[in-house]
Amino acid sequence: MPVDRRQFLQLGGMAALAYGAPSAWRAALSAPTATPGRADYTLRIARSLVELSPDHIVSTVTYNGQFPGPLLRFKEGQRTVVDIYNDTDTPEQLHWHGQIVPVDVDGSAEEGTPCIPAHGMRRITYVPGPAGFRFYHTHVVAGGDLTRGQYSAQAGPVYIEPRHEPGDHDREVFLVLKEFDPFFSQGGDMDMDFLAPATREQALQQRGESAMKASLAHGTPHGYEVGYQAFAINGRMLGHGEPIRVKQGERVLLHVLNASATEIRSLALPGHTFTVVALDGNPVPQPADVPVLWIGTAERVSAVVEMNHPGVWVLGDLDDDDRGHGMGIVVEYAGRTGKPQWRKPPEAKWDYRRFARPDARVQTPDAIIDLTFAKQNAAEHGFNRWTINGVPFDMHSRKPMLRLRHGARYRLRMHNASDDIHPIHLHRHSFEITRIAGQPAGGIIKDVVMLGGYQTMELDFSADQRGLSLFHCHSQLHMDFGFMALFDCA
Ligand SMILES: [Cu+2]
Repeated sequence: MPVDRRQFLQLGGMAALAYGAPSAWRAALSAPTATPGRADYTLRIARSLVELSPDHIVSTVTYNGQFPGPLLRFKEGQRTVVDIYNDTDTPEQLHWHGQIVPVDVDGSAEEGTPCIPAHGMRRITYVPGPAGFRFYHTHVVAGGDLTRGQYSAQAGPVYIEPRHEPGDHDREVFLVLKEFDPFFSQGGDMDMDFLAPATREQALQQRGESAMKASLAHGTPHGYEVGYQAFAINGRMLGHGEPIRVKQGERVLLHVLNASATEIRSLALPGHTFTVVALDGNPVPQPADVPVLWIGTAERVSAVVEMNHPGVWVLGDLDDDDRGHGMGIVVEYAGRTGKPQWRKPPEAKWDYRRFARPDARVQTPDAIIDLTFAKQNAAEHGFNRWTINGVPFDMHSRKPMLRLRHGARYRLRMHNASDDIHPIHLHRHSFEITRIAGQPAGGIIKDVVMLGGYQTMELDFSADQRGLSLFHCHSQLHMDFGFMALFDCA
């Protein structure tokens, strides 16, 4: 009789022993996971095939055999039960990115969330929030293994419905951007200069450049970077998925998630502009029109596009090579046919301040904490090692870098002594951007933000969550090699 894994688990420990289950299975079976009642959602982590195009099929680890993982729609404040099964041979973590949840739910081993055992399961019961566009993804260390962590296809969108939906659009479309088939390269990363303000700090630049010069003078090559062979939106390479079908005059709300392990993405739609209404799922104080979206690793942008330029278009990445290898999706107006058209958009910088409160007034924090990020070129078996205030994260000691006072408001003054742009993320909190490269800002609430090369940025947040919270660069390649710290709030 064929028995599926779930039924098999329900047979209980004795039956499993009789079948000669491996020890990992026995551990899972004896764990107290069999809570009665149905889950609202079931997620299953397993290796499966993803068809990016008919002649490009990849084998990777997914949620429920698909990429992206299913869109989970939660209701703000409504208790939710999620069962997570792990059908792989290694323990997993599922992180509820952008939600404010307790440590045992959050999905970070560094904070102390229990893992989802190999061939086992965990039931999570919690109250989702805050409302808005969030996502879920794996949170394990990949190190040099490009099949693990966010190099796999473990990511899916979450939409937490607010009690009152602000609805100035006709419909919404979720887009998940992701690369596949990763490989290592050693050429040094490409310089990206799309951020405004562009001012670099001399002291940071001197420090970063002299460290790199000294390393290269010793004959050390550049540390490893990661490149990709295939690019996709919603798991399909450009031209291979269903187009976004629109009607003239329609207002389409795009919820765009960059689920990349390491990359910053851009998006443009020829002849159209994006009205950015929310960043990381939080409404911005000042919606503004832009011709191009720039989205750091793990960032989300919600933008309304008024469909007023009939045709068949490519909504795609500005990089010709990445778009040519799949990073795009076709937008097709009703009644229009033909080859999808791409046109380079007008030159535009990405400036978070465009969406900020005009007066840039911010609360005075109780304390200011300076954090300096630095790169040690190829210092760890050819990988760059990353430090925060001179210290790489120690997975084993899990010693908090900061002790926070509950209820106090903190300002993180982050100094980037490297030329890389870092998507900085704080778990279990939202923060407010209060200064970018010396310029004041206010009112933008986010959970990931791009910190420019050799720049300083200030983020304010309230320490209102007890326990450990992980602070890290969201690039898998950086976080795995030191770019993490724990904040403890008693
Ligand atoms: Cu980084």
